[in-house]
Amino acid sequence: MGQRVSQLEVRVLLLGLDNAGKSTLLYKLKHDKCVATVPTIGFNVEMCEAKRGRSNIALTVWDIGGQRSMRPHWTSFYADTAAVVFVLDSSDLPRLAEARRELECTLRSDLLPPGVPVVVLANKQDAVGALTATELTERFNLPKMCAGRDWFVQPCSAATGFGLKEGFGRVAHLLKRPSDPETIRENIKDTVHYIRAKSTRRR
Ligand code: G3D
Repeated sequence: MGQRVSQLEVRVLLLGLDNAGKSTLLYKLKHDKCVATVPTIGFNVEMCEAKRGRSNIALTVWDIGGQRSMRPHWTSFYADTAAVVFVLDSSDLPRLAEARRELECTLRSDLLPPGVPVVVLANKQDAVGALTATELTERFNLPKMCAGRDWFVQPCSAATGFGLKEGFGRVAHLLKRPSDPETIRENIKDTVHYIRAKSTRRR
């Protein structure tokens, strides 16, 4: 049996409008299969592993339903969230403004821990007329909307699996460093080293 090096567990929220492809991508990522989905009533939770450096990070991904009736409940899941993954149907141009409003509303919420990183998954890149990650970044004015936090836009297709691992790899990469046990251990080592060096100099 393989030995675990270090394991950090964090909660990731998977948000987006209904029909963006959240359930499909979660299932594809986890089981590498496409399944017929039904609208998410309540939420789906899946555990995925991602690597950051030598650490394994266990991402508990909460897929909260995106229907209008479910959106007021998103806030109940904000506390203790380490990252937000916001899924867009890049080919659904008529609903982009609605998606933008919802993302903005989430990022402005006082209930979301400050500085939480965001990965926008520009899903359905295989669909005709899908906007590119660059076009979506401009339309959403993401540099302004995400000011004060780390963010990234990952093109992907839940239908083919393209870009999904990269998207969640990016989530692991953007997680705030101090909560990583390996980083904490390194920081402690540095501090001990610094204190020792100082006390030797004083003698
Ligand atoms: P949701 O969980 O965000 O509400 P779903 O969305 O995962 O239920 O997906 C909604 C529809 O979009 C599904 O089609 C699904 O197959 C499709 N879909 C999801 N991801 C992609 C993708 O990357 N490309 C394409 N072309 N379609 C995708 P149906 O027809 O079952 O409603």
